[in-house]
Amino acid sequence: MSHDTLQDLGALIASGGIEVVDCSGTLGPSTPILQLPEDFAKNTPKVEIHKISEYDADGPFFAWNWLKLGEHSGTHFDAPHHWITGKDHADGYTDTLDVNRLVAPVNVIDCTAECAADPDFLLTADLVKEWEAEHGEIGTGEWVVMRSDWDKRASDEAAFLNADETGPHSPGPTPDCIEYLLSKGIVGWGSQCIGTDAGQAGGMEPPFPAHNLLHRDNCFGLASLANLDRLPPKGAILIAAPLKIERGTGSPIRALALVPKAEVQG
Ligand code: 23J
Ligand code: MN
Repeated sequence: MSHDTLQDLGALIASGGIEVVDCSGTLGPSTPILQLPEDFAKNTPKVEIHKISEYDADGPFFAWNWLKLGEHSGTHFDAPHHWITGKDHADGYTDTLDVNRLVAPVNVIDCTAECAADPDFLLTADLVKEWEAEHGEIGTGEWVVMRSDWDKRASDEAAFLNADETGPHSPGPTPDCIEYLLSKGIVGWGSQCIGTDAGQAGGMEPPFPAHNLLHRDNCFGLASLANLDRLPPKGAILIAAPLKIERGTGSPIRALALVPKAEVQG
C-alpha cells in the first residue's frame, strides 16, 4: 500500500470529506435488554450507572461512575466463544481475536420496507444475491449488516423487543442466508435488533442460525446497530471493536462508520 493513501485518508477525516457516522445507541438504564424465557436460561440484568462522585464530598474536583453491565448489552459485539459452536476457537474471545478483522468495508442491505410490512421478515440467500446483482458482490473480509431501522424503536423497550404470547417478533436472517454470507468469506453479520438472529429464530434449524453458524466459523456478530439509514449500500468502512475483556464473549461497542461526505444519507 502507498503511504500516501493513509495520509489522504487522514486528511479527508480531518477536513470533513469523510464523515464518521455513529452506529451505536446510547447505553443506559433504559437500553433494551434481551429477555430469554426464564425457564430456559438466565438473563442479562438492566444496565446500571452508579455515581462515585461529581465534584462533591466523594470527589471534590472530579466526576466518575461505575457500571453494572452485561457483555451483551445495547449496541454490542458477539465473539465466537459466545456460542457452543464456536467454543474451540482459541482466538474467539474478546481478548484474543485478531483486531485486523474489525475494520472493514460494510455492505448495508436495506430491508426497511419488508420489515415495516412484516416484523418477522427473514432475509434469504436469494435476496442477498439479488442485492449483489444491484449493488455489487460482497467481498472477503467484509461486514454485512441488515438495515431494518429498528433503532427508531430503541427508546421503547416493548416496541424494540416486540414480543407477544408467541414470543419476540423481529427480523433476521435465514440459515441459508448466513451460510451464503460465510461462503463469501465475510468477517461478520450485524442487525439493528436486540440480537443477530430473528425474534423467531429459536424455531429454526439450526436454532439461532446467525449465532450457530457465524461463531462456528470464527466470525463475529453485531447487534442493536444504530443509524444505518445514514450509510450507503456500499462504500463505507465500519469499525466495530469490543472491549478487551478477559475471556470475554462479547462487549458493548462504539460502532463507527467512515462515509464519504457526499454519500452520507439524510
Ligand atoms: C443468548 C442466547 C440467545 C440469544 C442471545 C444470547 C443474543 O441475542 C446475544 O446477545 O448474543 S439470541
Ligand atoms: Mn450478543
